[in-house]
Amino acid sequence: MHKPYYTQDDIDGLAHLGSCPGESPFVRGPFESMYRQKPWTIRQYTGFAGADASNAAFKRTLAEGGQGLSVAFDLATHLGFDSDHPTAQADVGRTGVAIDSVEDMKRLFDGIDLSQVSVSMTMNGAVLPIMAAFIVAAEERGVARHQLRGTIQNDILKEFMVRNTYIFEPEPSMRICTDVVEYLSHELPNFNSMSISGYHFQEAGADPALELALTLANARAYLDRIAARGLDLDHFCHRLSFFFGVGMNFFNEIAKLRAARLLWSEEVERRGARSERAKRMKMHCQTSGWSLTAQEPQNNLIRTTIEAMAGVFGGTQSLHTNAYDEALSLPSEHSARLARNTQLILQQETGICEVADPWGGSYMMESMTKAMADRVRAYLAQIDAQGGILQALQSGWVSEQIQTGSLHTQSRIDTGQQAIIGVNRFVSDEPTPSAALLKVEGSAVLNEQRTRIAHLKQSRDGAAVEQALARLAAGAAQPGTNLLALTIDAIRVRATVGECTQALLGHMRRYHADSRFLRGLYAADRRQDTAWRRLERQVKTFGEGEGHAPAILLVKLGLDGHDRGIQVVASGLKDAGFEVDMGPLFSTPEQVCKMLKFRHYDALGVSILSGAHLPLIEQLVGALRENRLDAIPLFVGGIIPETDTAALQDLGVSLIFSPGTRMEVIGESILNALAAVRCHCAE
Ligand code: SCD
Repeated sequence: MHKPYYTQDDIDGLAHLGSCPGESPFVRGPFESMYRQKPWTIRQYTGFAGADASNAAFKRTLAEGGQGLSVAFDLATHLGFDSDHPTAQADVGRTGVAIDSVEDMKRLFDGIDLSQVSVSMTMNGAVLPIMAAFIVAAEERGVARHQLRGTIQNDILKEFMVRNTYIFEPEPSMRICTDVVEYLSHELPNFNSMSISGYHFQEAGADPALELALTLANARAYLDRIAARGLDLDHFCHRLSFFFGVGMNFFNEIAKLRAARLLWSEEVERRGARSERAKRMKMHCQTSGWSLTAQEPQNNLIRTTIEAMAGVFGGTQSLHTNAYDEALSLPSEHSARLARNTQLILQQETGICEVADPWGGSYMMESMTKAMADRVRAYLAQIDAQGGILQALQSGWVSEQIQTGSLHTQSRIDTGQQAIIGVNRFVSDEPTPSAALLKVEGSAVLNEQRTRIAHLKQSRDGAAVEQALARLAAGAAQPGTNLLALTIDAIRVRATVGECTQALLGHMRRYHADSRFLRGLYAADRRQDTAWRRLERQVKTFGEGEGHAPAILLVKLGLDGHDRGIQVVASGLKDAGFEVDMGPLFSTPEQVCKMLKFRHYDALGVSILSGAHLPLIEQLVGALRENRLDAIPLFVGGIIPETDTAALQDLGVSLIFSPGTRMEVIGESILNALAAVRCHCAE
């Protein structure tokens, strides 16, 4: 909550006041000249289908004003599966580019001078083969290692907390992260070896203070591991970069970015860093995906502009602005261009770049920066009291904090306390003009990748690959050996991403997470609400008629680990009186059938946000039919373009819920559909 206005009293005695931009503790920005010398980098997260299509999109980005590249990989690559792996096939090329080998990586950057353009790669689980493929691709193009500039995300802890593209258990995963930092700090001195991320916490439901606290807690855990290797802070710390989300909480977001630099500078100084460079936090920001609405999507352009301004006022070094149609599908060429232009307009038409930290000295902003830092310190103390972030993760504290935030926000939206224009206020009856959405032909990408993998395997030196993979597997069993060095050797002789991952899995166990959702919190927020009470009554009536509460199984199919939506729905339905079970992440159709046979369910709900809904639902329906389970009503939630609705209905899907559907609408629609099935059976 803000005060109605702020005065000198609010900033009297604040310890962080008095520094200039570019001076420790860097509250006012990492550089003295800030955007006057170099505006933030326009770095749009891009990647879909195969390497050639993504390469064309990169070139278009650079030609139209993009200033750096940021690669989005598909889910199969993230999870270390080659495209031809049976579990991966529906997801190939959908939410990012499919990369199976160094040959794909070379095509991805074909005609792009890697000595000139900085490249960010969002990769965590399969960081070893992907970083290795990038290094080898550059090497074979004649680019020296010291010329390579860019960033590898390499932030595995937040994968266990929210993003879910992990492969190995936490301990071996931490070793891999540290191996990457160590190797890059010696071999690629201009490459940022981590992008420690808060963005994904915000997307999962954390408010700005929790987002920053978890990010810094993770950063501390990494610093501990790296320090244990004997690396000098002044040697590697300036290559640890950060990544934050920027939502619609305008003033707070600016305060968060200022507080982030303050706290990081203090942390690194406390650990004994001497150089200013080591203490200076640099960051990338991305506008909020959560704030995008499927209803009246053009409104998202306005939201994104405001969020981008918060990122820039907060002093970010690099920025991604979301495209307005991303709540509907992957960005189209047109929407991607508008998103980029948003940044170009801010950089070149507004004069914003002329002054560093324009909010510096504001009574409100300085006191909010202090308040934000204090809230974050309080969270960090709570984490310390539990023994550190790994303990807080294992105990469930982290997911409880995030899910609590997510449920409160959802209830505020559903009750209209938090305004979203076009969704819960000023809803338009006009049909939304249909946007030209980008559609990935998943099966075509899959076939092409299969052919390429087969060709690679025929043409390489099989014995050399076997030896390199055996050395990698042996290295996994031997702490002290740098796994990135060994993976580079394997990738150079044309081992695939999947083969490298398999070799490591010989000694490093695959991680399986529990699915959890909170009970009681959502209903507590809506106790006074008539729409909610009506749903509770309907559920009760159903239960009285049937002799049991309506029972629903909720599952995530395929490789998509975005589980915020399904957790919110699980909590909401449970609180309304449904019996709810949630299947594990990455369920296969066969596993879903097993769960359905295990106990009675009235309905099955599937959440898919990866764009793979058509092939996955087709596979699921096939399996349900084979197991004589196809009478159970099937609901789908996720990012489903209207053009796919009819195909899903033909497959037998009863109801489709898009993101942002109110909880009572979901609950009542399910009950009505169940009642209709009962009537039909009775006739
Ligand atoms: C810049 N420089 C200056 C300066 N401005 N020097 C003096 N005065 C100034 N005013 C120097 C810098 O020190 C640096 O040199 C060089 O210029 C480049 O500037 P930079 O500030 O480092 O900018 P950039 O190269 O763009 O790097 C920005 C980050 C980097 C440091 C933040 O880590 C980055 O690009 N991160 C992007 C991460 C990303 O794209 N993530 C996408 C995540 P030196 O280097 O010599 O110091 C997407 C994602 O996860 C989506 C969601 C999902 O998939 O789940």
